[in-house]
Amino acid sequence: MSDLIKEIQKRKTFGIISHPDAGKTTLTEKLLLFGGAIQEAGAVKSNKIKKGATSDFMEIERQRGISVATSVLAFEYRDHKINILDTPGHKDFAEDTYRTLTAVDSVIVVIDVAKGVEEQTEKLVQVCRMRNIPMLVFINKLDREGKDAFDLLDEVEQKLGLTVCPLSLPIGMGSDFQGIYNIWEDNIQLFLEEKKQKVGDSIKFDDINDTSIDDVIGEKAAKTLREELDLIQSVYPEFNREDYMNGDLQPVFFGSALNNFGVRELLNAFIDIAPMPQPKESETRLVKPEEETFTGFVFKIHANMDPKHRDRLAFVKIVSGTFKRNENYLLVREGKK
Ligand SMILES: Nc1nc2c(ncn2[C@@H]2O[C@H](COP(=O)(O)OP(=O)(O)OP(=O)(O)O)[C@@H](O)[C@H]2O)c(=O)[nH]1
Ligand SMILES: [Mg+2]
Repeated sequence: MSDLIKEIQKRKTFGIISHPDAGKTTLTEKLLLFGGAIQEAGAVKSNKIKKGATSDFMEIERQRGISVATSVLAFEYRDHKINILDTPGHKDFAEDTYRTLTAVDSVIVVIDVAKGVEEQTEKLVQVCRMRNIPMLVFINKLDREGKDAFDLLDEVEQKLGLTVCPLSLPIGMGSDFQGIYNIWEDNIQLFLEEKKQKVGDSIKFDDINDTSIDDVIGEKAAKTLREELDLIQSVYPEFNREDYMNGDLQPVFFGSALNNFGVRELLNAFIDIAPMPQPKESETRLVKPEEETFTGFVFKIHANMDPKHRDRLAFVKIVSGTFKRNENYLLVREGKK
């Protein structure tokens, strides 16, 4: 295998989309924690780390607590190079988000467990569906009281037009929230509230009828869990990678980004299934990532980050070949290097 193909296979570029406030930036931060890209959760708010290292780095974003522009963040995890594009949810900045969606190979859709499917999420998912972008769904804020998990799965199917396939299941919710049953890896991760920022160990069970589950989460919760897993098996399709890749099936995860709960499960499944860079249609032909010649397109320009300089930063999605620093490349639109 050529080095280029090896490098391509290591890369996964995805966008996080949703209605404002569902928790995209929070989730982005927690994902970066796993890659060791930042040391501390919530570092954005406490301002303890260098500007530019985390997602909401514009002054206005800090002040308003919302994301205004897409941030691109990179980290390494399990020998993969992952690029996250954290998009703004607010409709005033939707243009930015739509352009960002041209640069990603898959997306994670975040849904607030209490609010359910909201307007901007519907619009963004519609765009992803039209383009057959593979999607994972993360239902967030399980530490709060919210809608019933199965009602939410229905809502996601009906309002977003998705075919869901739950790969995790919450055990309780809000004040009764005990943890997550991880269907993808067949284990239970318990929620340790006092250790909010710490990722606890998961407990592995080979058999869902194992009575030690009753000891851990209580008899009643264990009974409910078994019934719900049964229901999932009989009602929802089994996970199938090809359907996911074609945009015909959307795995669903539950968790709490703020508490870094269920995030590792999401990330592990993401690494297992999410697509590497895909061929891209240009105006004239389909361009394959493994082609030797470097090609790419600018999907975003960030200007005036520092008012004292007339700085501009162009974000390029690499479509094929290898990008080399300090080389001249042809800007096709202007015919200039
Ligand atoms: N209780 C709870 N709150 C959360 C959770 N995740 C995020 N939040 C809070 O929800 C609010 C919005 O989070 P953000 O991550 O900024 O949301 P966003 O989706 O990036 O919002 P925009 O960028 O403006 O679209 C913040 O106050 C977070 O602390 C969670 O799991 N539980
Ligand atoms: Mg944000």
